[in-house]
Amino acid sequence: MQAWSSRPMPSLPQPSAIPPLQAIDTATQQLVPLGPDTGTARMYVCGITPYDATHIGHANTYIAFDLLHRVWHDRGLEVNYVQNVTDIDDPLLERAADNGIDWAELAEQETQLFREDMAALNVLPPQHYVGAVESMPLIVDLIDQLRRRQAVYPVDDSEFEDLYFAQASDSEFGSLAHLSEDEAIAIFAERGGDPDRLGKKAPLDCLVWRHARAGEPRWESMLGAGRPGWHIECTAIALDRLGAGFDVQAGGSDLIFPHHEMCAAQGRVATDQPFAKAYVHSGMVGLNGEKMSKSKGNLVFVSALRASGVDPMAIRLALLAHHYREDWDWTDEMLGSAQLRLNRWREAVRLDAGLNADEVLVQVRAALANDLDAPTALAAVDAWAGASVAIDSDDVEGPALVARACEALLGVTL
Ligand code: 5CA
Ligand code: ZN
Repeated sequence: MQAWSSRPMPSLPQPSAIPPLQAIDTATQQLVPLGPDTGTARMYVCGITPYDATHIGHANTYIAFDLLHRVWHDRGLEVNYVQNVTDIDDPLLERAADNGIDWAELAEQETQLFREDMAALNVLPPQHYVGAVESMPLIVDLIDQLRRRQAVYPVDDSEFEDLYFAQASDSEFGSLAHLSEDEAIAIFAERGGDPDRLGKKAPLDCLVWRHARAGEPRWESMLGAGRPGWHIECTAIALDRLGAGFDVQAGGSDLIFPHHEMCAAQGRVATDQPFAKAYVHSGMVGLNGEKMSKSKGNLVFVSALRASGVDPMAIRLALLAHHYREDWDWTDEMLGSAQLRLNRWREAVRLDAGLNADEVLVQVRAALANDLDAPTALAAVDAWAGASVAIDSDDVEGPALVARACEALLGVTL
């Protein structure tokens, strides 16, 4: 698929010393290094299911990992960033049926809106933007590999034979989310799983291939006519575009279980290697005390804010004011404060001279290296901007350097 384009990332003066880039890995709950010292950093961020894009929660997740993308570039690394589009799945089919439109048309419309929102928010595009539909041969091939390893089995409690991944085939299953079996079963049922389906070997075994039912979209394959389950899609795309043992598997914390646990398990069984080196998750953005989600209908859309004249850079700053792992509730007041901050920064970088900016750059880099701490990075720019407008200074380079640092590292265009 086509991704989108964003403004190029300006280069910054190379630092003399820079702290190692670390973030909290969900699997170990420890700070771990992210990416290699040289060469190519490899990241997979789970993309949208395109039936209701782009809400502020989505934007928060993609902006969080956009920081990581930018930090890697700033360190001179090449980045191979892959993002998928779940352009065939139950929720998309249900929404298309409710709205009386074709599912493929709905997916295309919403994906296009997402691209426009990402471009407006200055999110760097992934190198590979990949849909499930266009990945059908890859997915079928991976399921077949797992089947040959006895990790996939049929369940045919009806006239349809569906294929399931056997969780027991992975000795490390559970090592990401660390849930008790009861907790895992409850969350699995809430998030698209079917723990009670008759004929399965274990409640947490997940669907990998659904035999076509009447009226449903289907793909002919060696597995029979059908369509893939959700988790196998991301496993197949990640292994194909990044290879096993890539640096970071990322997404919102709602994906830790079952989605990323299943992806990691399927990946390990298929390759005998770790799936990803680190698993990094952003917090959930809510509205009025509830997680923002399509099913609850409590969504604030980026496109609606843009249409009402809100500066996308103010949206970006409102999101960056929260640490990426935090769960928080969106309010309109946050947008107001972000707009004021944006105005202060813009005023400061338009001065003929400001304070020396080298220290701001050091502080922003250090904050981002420490578990992508955007709020601390914003505070460093605040301090510079406040002092620059208050103090008569003659560093003519300062404002331009801060503007370049904000663009390159924070994606905020001043
Ligand atoms: N297509 C799958 C991933 S393969 C999916 O979860 N799609 S989604 O459209 O529901 O979510 C897209 C991304 O936004 C995921 O990374 C998800 O974790 C994140 N996300 C969804 N809701 C929120 C929210 N309220 N706050 C923060 N991030 C969210
Ligand atoms: Zn995914």
